[in-house]
Amino acid sequence: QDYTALKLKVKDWAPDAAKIVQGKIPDSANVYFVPATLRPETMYGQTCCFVGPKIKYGVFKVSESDYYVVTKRAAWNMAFQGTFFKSDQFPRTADELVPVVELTGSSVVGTLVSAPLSIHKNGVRILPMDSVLPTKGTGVVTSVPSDSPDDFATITDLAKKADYYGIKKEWAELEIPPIIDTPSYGNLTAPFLVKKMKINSPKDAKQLAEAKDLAYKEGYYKGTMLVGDFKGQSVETAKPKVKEALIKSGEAFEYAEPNGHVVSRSG
Ligand code: ZZB
Repeated sequence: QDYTALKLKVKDWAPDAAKIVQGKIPDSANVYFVPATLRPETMYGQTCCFVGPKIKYGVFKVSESDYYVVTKRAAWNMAFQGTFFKSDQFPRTADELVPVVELTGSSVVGTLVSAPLSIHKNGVRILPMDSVLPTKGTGVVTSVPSDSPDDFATITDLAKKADYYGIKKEWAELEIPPIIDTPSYGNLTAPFLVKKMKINSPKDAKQLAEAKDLAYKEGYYKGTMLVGDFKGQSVETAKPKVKEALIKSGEAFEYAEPNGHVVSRSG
């Protein structure tokens, strides 16, 4: 799989995470959560970013000033793709790849990050999602509830049970902007499908997989951009252009998943 790895810069750590990283990362450093996405053209609609609450993440130093928060597995893959490390720091074995600090997903929930291209210019929150797979992508997933049924089902649940999840309700209730128009599902594809298919919980895995499939096909082959520099163009045309622009501006890089490690979220 050829992913776009997006750089979401930490603006304000959650209190638990702040204590853990204290003294381990210079105050002047840029720290980024790095979700892997197959839908770079949807980045305008980001409203939060998900981590698995039980997943272990590392903060990896990639240059004098920059650090990435990803799973160790992803960092090891990145080490072979030219996006990581100066040659003198190149790890020869996975054991040599040591994060400056380790963080569990639950400790970073509530962290405020800036999401490139998102309409939410003040930033979005890191929130928990139980279905994030540690074995896929970077273990960090940016959330686009307008076009991803999984994301819409999850934020709906997070807002409903904010206390249970230990989050502020408003973190899960950021405005969901229409970003892609489709002939069959309108301009909010994921909410439309989730309602139509009566999906009530992020645990309805089978139905969500079906909804994801429909959303992908309709969005990719029939979608038209409603926002951004490529407004009015088809998704098929806009996708590579948005990706290229993000890479050019230094806000993203390419990340390939080696064959054999790809685990579909739908099982
Ligand atoms: C933003 C986005 C916007 C995504 C959208 C999808 C959609 P696939 O096809 O199964 O490979 N993802 C990435 N890593 C993980 C992970 N570790 N665990 C769970 N989910 C993960 O799915 C690729 C998509 O799965 C990625 O693209 C990411 O969510 C998520 F509007 O990024 B996507 C209809 C889907 N729409």
